[in-house]
Amino acid sequence: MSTIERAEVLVTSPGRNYVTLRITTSDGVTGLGDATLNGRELAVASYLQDHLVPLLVGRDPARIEDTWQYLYRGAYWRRGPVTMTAIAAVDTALWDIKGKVAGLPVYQLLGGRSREGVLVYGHASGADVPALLDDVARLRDEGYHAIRAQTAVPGVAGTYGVYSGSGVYEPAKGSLPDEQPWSTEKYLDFAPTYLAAVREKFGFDLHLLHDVHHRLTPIEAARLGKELEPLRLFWMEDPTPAEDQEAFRLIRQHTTTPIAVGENLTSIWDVQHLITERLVDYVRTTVVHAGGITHLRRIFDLAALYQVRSGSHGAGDLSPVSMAAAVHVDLAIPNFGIQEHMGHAGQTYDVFRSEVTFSDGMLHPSDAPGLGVEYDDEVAARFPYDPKYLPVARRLDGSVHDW
Ligand code: GCO
Ligand code: MG
Repeated sequence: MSTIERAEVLVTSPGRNYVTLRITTSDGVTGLGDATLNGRELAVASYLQDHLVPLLVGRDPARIEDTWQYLYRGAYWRRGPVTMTAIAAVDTALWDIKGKVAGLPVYQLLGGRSREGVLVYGHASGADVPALLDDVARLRDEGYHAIRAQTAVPGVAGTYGVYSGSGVYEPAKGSLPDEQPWSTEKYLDFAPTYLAAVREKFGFDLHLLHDVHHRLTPIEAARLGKELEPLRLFWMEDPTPAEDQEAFRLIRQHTTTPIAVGENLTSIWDVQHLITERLVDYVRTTVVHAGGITHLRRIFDLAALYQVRSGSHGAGDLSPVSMAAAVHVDLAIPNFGIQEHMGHAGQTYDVFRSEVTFSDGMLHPSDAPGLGVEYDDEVAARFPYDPKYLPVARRLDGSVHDW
């Protein structure tokens, strides 16, 4: 029987920090799993190195479900982003191995293709409305059919989601957290006007999305959702802090704007009521933070029963291993909605050679066995870990707010 011979925790920073688990079997087959948790990378690296790697060596790599149950139920201390990201890395690497052993891409192991490609949304942003409109035009010309729009709110420096300079959006900066101001009043006054400007210029033949990034109370979110109804958004993302499932009941009573949540939720228990009470339309949990392919599939299967669709997180702080895994899942599940696609800095793809391709607004996995991503140790070694924090938000009176 083939066994797990080695599990290595690899940390590299080709433009930003990534933690990766590489499992090698006694037959010499390797599998990769993303273990990146933005701003808390080394906590997951330690969880893996100190607590999971000793449990993996000698196990049968084919027993993916049993390993998942062993690491989850066997830990006693369950859930939470660090634990679930570490379990995700093991699970994803084992699916990669299973695909390579079978000679099949992972989506074939998940039941095969349900669609031709994976609809993605890109990120448009701007320091002001004209800059935003230019950016939307750029993405549309690149072939995107779905675009997320964010603009700097006048009087609120460092608004979430606004790219500074060219390249990939990167909120994690500095060796101490950047502190950014926040004004709900200014945001609520401004957001509907700039989203309306996008509709005015580009019409309705484009999916338009917007990320509120957890900033509102339920009644404020209800007001925004109501105001945005004529703009027919694809979704309003994370209107309130995601851990409060009850809050969505109030938002739901007031608006038909579709709601998406889940990028920072890590288990089926965190989305249970959101799904079974149909409080949201899209669940945005990801492979890397919600327990891997095995657990994400379980969440999406529950969601399918309630006509809730997937909309997985795909920011730059999820490595190309995560993105490839996401595309395999997205291609196979019946209730796929959309996939976020932020892209990565050029050097990231020098470390993670990914065969995922983009065409006509969709992502496509390769037909290579497994996930179709290779890790280059030599290039990775050129980019040592670089500690960075996500920002902290403060209201204009100085009190801490949700970032
Ligand atoms: C998104 C997200 C990201 C997160 C980031 C945190 O919708 O893509 O909100 O921008 O802020 O992934 O690490
Ligand atoms: Mg988001």
